Amino acid sequence: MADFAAPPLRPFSIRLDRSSLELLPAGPVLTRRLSDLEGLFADEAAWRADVDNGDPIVYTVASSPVPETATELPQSITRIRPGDVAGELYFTKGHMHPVAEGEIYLGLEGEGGLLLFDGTDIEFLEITPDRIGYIPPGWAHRSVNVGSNDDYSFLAVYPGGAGHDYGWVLEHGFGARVYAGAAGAELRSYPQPALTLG
Ligand code: PAN
Ligand code: ZN
Repeated sequence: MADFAAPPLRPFSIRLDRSSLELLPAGPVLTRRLSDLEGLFADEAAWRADVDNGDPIVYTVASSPVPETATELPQSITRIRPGDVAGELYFTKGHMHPVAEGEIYLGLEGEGGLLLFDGTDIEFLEITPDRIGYIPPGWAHRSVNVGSNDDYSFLAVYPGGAGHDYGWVLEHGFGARVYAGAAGAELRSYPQPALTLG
């Protein structure tokens, strides 16, 4: 498998292949199956049943060779499959950057949602192709595939020294969950009732 390059890096260009949605040259690819998302879906029994019934891939993260080290600016493409666990739409684990720094996401294909939580306030941004979502420092972020049939893919660009804290999400949650509803995706903030999106 391709690996990250070792600093110091020389200037180089990276091609975004529009048909395969790959970054070339490629770096490492991370695959997250449903079993990797333990403790994150609301319906734990339904999550367990789906894990036992094939443990599907939920998303992949394909990086360029730019490494996650301080002062570098890595990029990756996340591709989330369509699907749900008892109506709760497939999502990424979500994390907080322990070194409070910003990040941008650029929508590439499909329909996505960017759920943001700073421990008090919740924001939900719709991310479609060519739309950039800005994640300010101090906001935990999780991506959701809100399309019913297609993959949702986006490019992320983030400071290499920011780190990824997944424990923060296990401790604080996201303040809301995203479900497939009759009229599209529904954001259900807990403990308040549902809000219909779009
Ligand atoms: C993204 C995420 C990617 C996968 O590149 O890391 O979408 O999500 P999780 O890391 O939450 O599993 C990013 O926000 N990087 O900082
Ligand atoms: Zn991030």
